[in-house]
Amino acid sequence: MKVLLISDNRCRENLVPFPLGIACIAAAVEQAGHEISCLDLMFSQDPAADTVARIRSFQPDCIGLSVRNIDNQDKYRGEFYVPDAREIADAARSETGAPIVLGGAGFTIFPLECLEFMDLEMGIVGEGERSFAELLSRLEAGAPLDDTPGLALCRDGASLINPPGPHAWPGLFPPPERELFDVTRYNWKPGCTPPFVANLQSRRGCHLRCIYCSSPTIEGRMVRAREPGAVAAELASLQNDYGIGLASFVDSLFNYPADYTRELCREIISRQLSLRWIANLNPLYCDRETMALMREAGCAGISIGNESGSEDILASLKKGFSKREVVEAVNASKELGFRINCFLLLGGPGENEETVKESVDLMLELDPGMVRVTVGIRIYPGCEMHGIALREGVIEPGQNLLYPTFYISRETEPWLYDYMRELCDEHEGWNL
Ligand code: B12
Repeated sequence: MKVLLISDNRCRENLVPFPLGIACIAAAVEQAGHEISCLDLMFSQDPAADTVARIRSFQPDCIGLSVRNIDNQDKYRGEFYVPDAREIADAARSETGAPIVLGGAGFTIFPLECLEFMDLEMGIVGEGERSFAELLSRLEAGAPLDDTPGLALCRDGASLINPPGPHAWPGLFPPPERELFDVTRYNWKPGCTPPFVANLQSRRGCHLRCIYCSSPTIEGRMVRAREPGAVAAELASLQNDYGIGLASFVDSLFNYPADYTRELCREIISRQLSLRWIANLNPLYCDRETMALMREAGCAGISIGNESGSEDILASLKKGFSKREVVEAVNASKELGFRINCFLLLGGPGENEETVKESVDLMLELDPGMVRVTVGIRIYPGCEMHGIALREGVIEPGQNLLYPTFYISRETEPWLYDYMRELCDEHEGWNL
């Protein structure tokens, strides 16, 4: 089959990621013997026209459309991206009758809602390498689709979501296919904005139980790691084949399991790369030996997922670590010379004036350099936060959460955003 793969993401917030998800799909679809064409709409001046032009030149039998972001998770400066994706789907179906299959992180959280919003019939939830290849072979053979693993289907008023197939070890998948994308456009140089950043993934899955997070829904709870040599080779290829100077690991937890991370760092060190990289760390697993190896392997910056500085809120968010572990993680990182990003996700269950003060005071005391502040927590279906919001009457049963909906404690809602706005304006490196 001829398969056109489109990355719809045009969000310019935060670090702007290379479309790694669709590049993984491209590699798997190619490996399954299909002919592919890839379209990254990030830099498109006219996405709909570029989509139509590509369909006319490539004549696909099937289109895969990647929906990474639904919204920007911001209660006060909200951006909703699904209409943009629908615009692409509309442009595509105006030009071809080829089936359009959705996929992606954002889609996986809201499959039926996205299909309904975009008036499409099918998509693949979760990791798509195997399930999309399976769907393509069934489409090619004209075989029944309904029990395809990971299939989300909305047809003739009926809908279904099949569980994704059993999570595979990422090492079973081919490395992302980057040749069909312009990776060099994601070669971020400090000071350039917005920062377009190349990326890679060494492991998938998250076993933690943070009450608001959708990562386990998307990647599963079992942490599965790739062969360290393969990951180090991919990092080397970013430097040698694409001239990338800085890359971002997208792993939710780069420092778990620690023995794997150490082995990966030794593999990277053995390649003596000049490329620098950044990663996400969890305070629970910040041991100095691993962090020193990360430094030696070229890690320049880390994001520490602390989210709060209040013992009560760390407990209510079920972060699984204490204030002491946050302090130790930041101090170790400072001593080792990392650029540090900390976070305050404020307004959750139990948040009040005292807990906000505790969080702000801890960040001011630790002075990590950068503090990214979010006021109000995005509610995702299937997360514990969803149940809490229902019980507290923040949302109605059956409410469509595709439309960005947030939880903020009653005690903080009247003042918290303005208070943090002012505080961030007064402190360099604090962003709201
Ligand atoms: C790492 C990450 C970041 C990093 C990115 C760093 C970088 N340079 O890449 C940072 C911190 C910068 C970031 C920023 C943001 N992020 Co983010 N990010 C993630 C995270 C943890 C991993 C994404 C990733 O790269 N995964 C690895 C790739 C390989 O997986 P994948 O993209 O899911 O692709 C697989 C499947 O989805 C599927 N698939 C993908 N496309 C397709 C297409 C088809 C046709 C098929 C069949 C299958 C398929 O197969 C792929 C391979 O298995 C996810 C959460 C998660 N666990 O997924 C959130 C996530 C995607 N981010 C999210 C958001 C909102 C954002 C921000 C808007 C937040 C903000 N306001 O700053 C920004 C936007 C950035 C931008 N400009 O686009 C949300 C999206 C949901 C929503 N509400 O919209 C997520 C889901 C987190 C969440 N809390 O819910 N992010």
